[in-house]
Amino acid sequence: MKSIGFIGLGTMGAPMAMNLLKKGYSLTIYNRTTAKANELINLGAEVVSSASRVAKVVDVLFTNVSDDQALLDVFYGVDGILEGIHPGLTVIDCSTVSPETSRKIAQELAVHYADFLDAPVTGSKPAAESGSLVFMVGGDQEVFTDQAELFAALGSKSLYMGPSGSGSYAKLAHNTIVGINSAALAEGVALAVKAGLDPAQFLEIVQSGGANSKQAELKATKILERDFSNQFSLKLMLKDLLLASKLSQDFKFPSPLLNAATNLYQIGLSKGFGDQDLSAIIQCYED
Ligand code: NA7
Repeated sequence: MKSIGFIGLGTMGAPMAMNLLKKGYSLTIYNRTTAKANELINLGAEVVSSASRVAKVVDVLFTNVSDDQALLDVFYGVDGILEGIHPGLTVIDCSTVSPETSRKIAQELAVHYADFLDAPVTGSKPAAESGSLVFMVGGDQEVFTDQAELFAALGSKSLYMGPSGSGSYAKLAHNTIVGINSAALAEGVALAVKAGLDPAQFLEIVQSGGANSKQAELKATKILERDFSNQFSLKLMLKDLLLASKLSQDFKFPSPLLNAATNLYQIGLSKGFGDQDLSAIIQCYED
C-alpha cells in the first residue's frame, strides 16, 4: 500500500485524513498548529515537525490549506515541501487556489521529477466526513488515473478536467454558482421574513418548487435554527469569489452576479461573520 502524507488539518483536511486512516493507509501528517493533529495521532497517524519531513517519507502527499499564500508557504517556506521533495512523489492539492498557483507549483515539481494534481473538491465538512466528496482534477491524466484508488477512498466521484490548473478553474466556476446561489437564498428568505411570512413554511415552498437548490437543501435547517457553526466559512467563500473575479477580469468576462455576490460577502466579512458558515450571509439582511 502506498504511504500517504497529509498537510493541512483544518475543517476539510482533518476528516479527509481520518478517512484515509480508517481505510488502512499509513499516514504521516503535519499541521502548522500542532494540536489539531492529536485526534489523528490517537488513531495511528504519525505526526512530524515540518512539511519537508512529510514530503521526504511518503509516496503521495495531500495538501489542503486555506489559500494561495498558505499553499506557497507550505511549498516554498522554510522546511517546506520543496526541501523534502524526491523523484516519484505525487502531490494532490485539494485547496481552492488560483489556476496560476496550481500551474506554478506543477512546473516546479516537474523539475524535480515529481507530479502535481490540482484536485479541489465540492462538498463541505459533512461530505469530507462521510467520504462523499467530488474531486475535479487537473494535471497529467495518467497521474490522475494512477491515484484513482485514493480518490475513491475519499470521495464518491472524481473527474479529470484537463491539464494543470483545470481543476482550479472548475472549482472557481463551481463556487461562483454556490456563492451566488447562497446569496440568492438568503435574500429570498430575508424578504419573506420581512413580509411577515413564517421562514420554515417559506423554506418548505422553496424546497418544493422552482427555487430549490443544493444550498436550499443543505442550509435550510441551519438558517432556521440560526446555527451558523462552520461547514464552509464565509471568509473562504469570499476568497473564492475574489479569485473568480480575478479570472473574469483576466478573461474580460462580464460577471454582474459574481460582482454583486462578492460585495455582499465583503459586507458579511466586515460585519464579523467571516468565521461562521457561509449560510450566515443572511445576517447581512437583518437589522
Ligand atoms: P480551514 O479550516 O481554515 O483550515 C485551513 C488549513 O490551512 C489549516 O490546517 C491551517 O493551519 C492551514 N494554513 C493556513 N495558512 C497556513 C500557512 N501559512 N502555512 C501552513 N498552513 C496554513 O479551511 P478548510 O479546511 O475549510 O478549507 C481548506 C481548503 O479547502 C480551502 O482552500 C477551502 O477554500 C477549500 P492552522 O491549523 O491554522 O495552523
